[in-house]
Amino acid sequence: MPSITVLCGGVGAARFLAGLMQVVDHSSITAIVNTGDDTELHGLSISPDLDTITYTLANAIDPERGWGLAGETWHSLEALERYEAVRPEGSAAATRWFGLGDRDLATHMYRTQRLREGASLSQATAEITRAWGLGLKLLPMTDDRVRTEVTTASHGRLAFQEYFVRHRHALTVTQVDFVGADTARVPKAVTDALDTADIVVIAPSNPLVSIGPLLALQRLAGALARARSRTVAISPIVGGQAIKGPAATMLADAGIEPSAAGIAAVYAPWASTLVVDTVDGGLTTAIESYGIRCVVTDTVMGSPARAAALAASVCAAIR
Ligand code: FO1
Repeated sequence: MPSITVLCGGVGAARFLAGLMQVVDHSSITAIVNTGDDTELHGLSISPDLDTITYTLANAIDPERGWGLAGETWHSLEALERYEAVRPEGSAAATRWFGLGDRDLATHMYRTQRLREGASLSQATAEITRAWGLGLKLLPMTDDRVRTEVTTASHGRLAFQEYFVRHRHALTVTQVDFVGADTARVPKAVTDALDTADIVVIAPSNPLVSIGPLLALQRLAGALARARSRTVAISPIVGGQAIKGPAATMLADAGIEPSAAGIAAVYAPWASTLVVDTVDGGLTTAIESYGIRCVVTDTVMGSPARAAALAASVCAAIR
């Protein structure tokens, strides 16, 4: 059974991992996950991408939203409304624009308490995935604090979740920064997972704000560069559109063509193969002109069976 390491953001990565878990042994999978989206609200440490992956693989995710738990209730958030009227100007108390469901809160409470007790984010994550009965290794990209911040044309510099959730990613982004990435350490388990994997996969996540934070970590980027011949990326852009989220607009705002060919330009230094959707089959020559091999298959994971088929194709692309 080949060992597979997957570089991950949120929803697209979670769906790919769910497919992969159907075709390979769970213990052979390591997911290295973006923590640049992490945030602190109500005194709680929230790691959206880690939780989206955990809930998806545990079959507990809300399938329509793609984040949070299915069958969730919102009593705590609703009860905060009372305090809005008394909140002083500038206070973040009683923030309600970020949807924390009652049962989801338990995960953030557990993580927060374990971090306060001195556990690393890696340790807390291993405990949370064990509690959800998962057999793969889920590794935060770093145990140190890295936060994605975006500069917008209209609202200046914003923390990632302010841009993504509060402003519904409807603002023009002129710059993306990964604050703390210069000094953040990369756990040895992360570089080992890249150095020893038979296959490395860059999941179909937003290349700028989901995979970008991983590439901003020097030791992680170094290990990925060493693994280039074993690395396959999956294009998150299909027919010029992102399946979910602002990737296409963000690429265009960054001066990168929002197409599978634009993705080839971004990933050519890191991956030897790019998997693109059949609707983009006509871009093969343009893609291969960047020095990256192109594999064409169905990449839209509309069902568990299609996610499994994509995972099988991705593994076959390197073997
Ligand atoms: N996404 C939203 O669009 N609105 C929300 O209110 C929201 C809350 C939320 C709470 C916990 C969590 O783990 C994820 C949550 N997300 C929400 C998703 C998250 O903001 C993004 O999907 C990722 O950060 C982008 O990968």
